[in-house]
Amino acid sequence: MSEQHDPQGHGETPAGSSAAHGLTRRGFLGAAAAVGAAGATGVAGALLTAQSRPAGAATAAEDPSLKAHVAPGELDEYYGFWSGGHSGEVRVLGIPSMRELMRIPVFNTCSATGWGLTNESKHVLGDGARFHNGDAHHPHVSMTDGRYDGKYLFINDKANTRVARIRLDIFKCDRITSIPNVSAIHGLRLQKVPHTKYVFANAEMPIPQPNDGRDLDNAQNYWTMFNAIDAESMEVAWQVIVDGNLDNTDADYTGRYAASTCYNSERGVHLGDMMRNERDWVVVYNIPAIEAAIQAGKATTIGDSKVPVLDGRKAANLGITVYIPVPKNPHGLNTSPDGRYFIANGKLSPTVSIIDIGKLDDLFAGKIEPRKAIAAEVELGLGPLHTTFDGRGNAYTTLFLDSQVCKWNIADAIRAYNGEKVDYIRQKLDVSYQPGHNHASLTESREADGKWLAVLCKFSKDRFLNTGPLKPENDQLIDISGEEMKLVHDGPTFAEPHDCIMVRRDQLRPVDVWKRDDPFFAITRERAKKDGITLETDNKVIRDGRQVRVYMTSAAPTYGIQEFTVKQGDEVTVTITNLDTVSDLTHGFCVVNHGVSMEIGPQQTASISFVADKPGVHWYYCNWFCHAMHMEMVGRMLVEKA
Ligand code: CUK
Ligand code: CUA
Ligand code: CA
Repeated sequence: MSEQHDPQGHGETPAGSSAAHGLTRRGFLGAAAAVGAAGATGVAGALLTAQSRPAGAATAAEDPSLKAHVAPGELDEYYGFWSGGHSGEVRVLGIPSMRELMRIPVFNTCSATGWGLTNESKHVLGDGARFHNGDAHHPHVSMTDGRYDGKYLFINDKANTRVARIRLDIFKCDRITSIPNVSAIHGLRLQKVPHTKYVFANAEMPIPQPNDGRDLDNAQNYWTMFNAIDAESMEVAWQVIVDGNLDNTDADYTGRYAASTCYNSERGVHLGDMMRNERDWVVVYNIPAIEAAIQAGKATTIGDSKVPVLDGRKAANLGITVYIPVPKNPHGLNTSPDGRYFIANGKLSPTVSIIDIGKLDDLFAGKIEPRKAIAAEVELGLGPLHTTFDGRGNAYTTLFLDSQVCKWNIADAIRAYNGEKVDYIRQKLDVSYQPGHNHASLTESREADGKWLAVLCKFSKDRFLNTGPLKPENDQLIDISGEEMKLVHDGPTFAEPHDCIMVRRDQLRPVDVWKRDDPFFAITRERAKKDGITLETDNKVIRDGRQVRVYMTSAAPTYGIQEFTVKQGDEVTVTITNLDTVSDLTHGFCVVNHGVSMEIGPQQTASISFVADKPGVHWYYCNWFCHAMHMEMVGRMLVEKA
């Protein structure tokens, strides 16, 4: 019944250009099965899987969802990092259980951990601390030689044009960089080889440069840029101005190329303008050529920014970019784990374009025309958005409009494109509903292992209990270890994981307890040093004019200071060092009626500043359950009338 109400493309499809126009999802499925394009057996099997559950006891063969069962006390095989979309955070899931293990606040404010409230997190947020929102799309784990090295996770903020880094030893965001000269960082991927030196980030929205009030309504003077951020220093290393706009991106396995999709080659400002061209393009960047051009002094700077900017527009002819025409408003861009292909997903075209990375040298040398780098361009279904891989030569592409995942074979697709009579489509599986990203285990690395596929569906509609007008999204887990894709789990999620990444649990080495010299609270250690404080032992109140700095320890179930007195209007900074060394023994600090809350993990130092603007007695308490006497872990701030 809900299919009748399926929006036809949610504003992404030009009226009348889609073959599915006016067809319901099931109507299209029927048509596809009739012409044999989808492999009728696969579709029928998929429908059965999705619609019927054997009653009573079942074996894994009968009920594939049992394969995803992780018994109480057992550990998952993979960490999954889910972007949190416009909630601004990152979520950590166990795979295959899909149990949510943790949330990592990044661009948002967190009431529990104090992210956005504590001095340490405000230091990380920097200029961006004035924003209380973010739009996190693309989480990616750093790599060495094309394998996840477990050091960092990077994520973009489309809303406020930032790139953040999360340290995977402590699962905390430790750096956020605002990207100058551009608007709305969207696509983000990492250099894979020889290691993640650069974080590549697409800026999506073209703007005047500098964006200082000039050319407000002259869209032909709007431009955007491809950005490289140094993964260690988190400084912007360089920017490349491009034609059109930029959507998604990925890098190759030689370390020499990265590529981005562009859906707005028209540089239109309205929907209709952006769909005028039958083909937009994939921009390919030659990283060594970019570095050489900067060395050769060909870069400029814009406005106050010191970042070297190169002109990668076609007309500039610097030899640092090439533009490969592909149909039409392409979206996802994915590198196959064998390193051979960039795959651009057609979105408004039912095709994917397979770009032969082996031809890029010739392309940059001017020996071949751009379209000659296309190894194949094959039809999969309606609204292809993102592709992922199993490491066995198969690709899995989400079909947004068809609400399906299409499994297809890359080698067979190329043979079919070259005229052989082969069916490259292996299976189409119904998903519920309208999938955006999908992501197979280890797929962005050389070690793609073809076990699990997460499909991030934008709509759940009737799959869960009704939660009113705002429904959860639906992240579906699919077993891809066999010939046939099998749906094993439906996972409701809150707004809006765009993308996820799965890494083997042995690829991460998180610590259990903070190290006392952790750089995460270095600024606080520095301040304590200036105040002559030894954080691990001292419980002292330092007065410095209107500033009062309270240093205390915590050990379950007491604070080192159980009362302190300040004057109304004092700026108070409370710094707490948690002396507990036991794993999982986190304390909190919350001052009632002051908007003050933070986490202090075992062996962590955390601090928070606020104005004591109300005379009277104000209790503070521990808000992370730590001990049988947790309720009694309290103290008083006595505020004298000014
Ligand atoms: S984008 Cu959201 S479905 Cu931001 Cu990766 Cu394609
Ligand atoms: Cu300390 Cu609860
Ligand atoms: Ca377009």
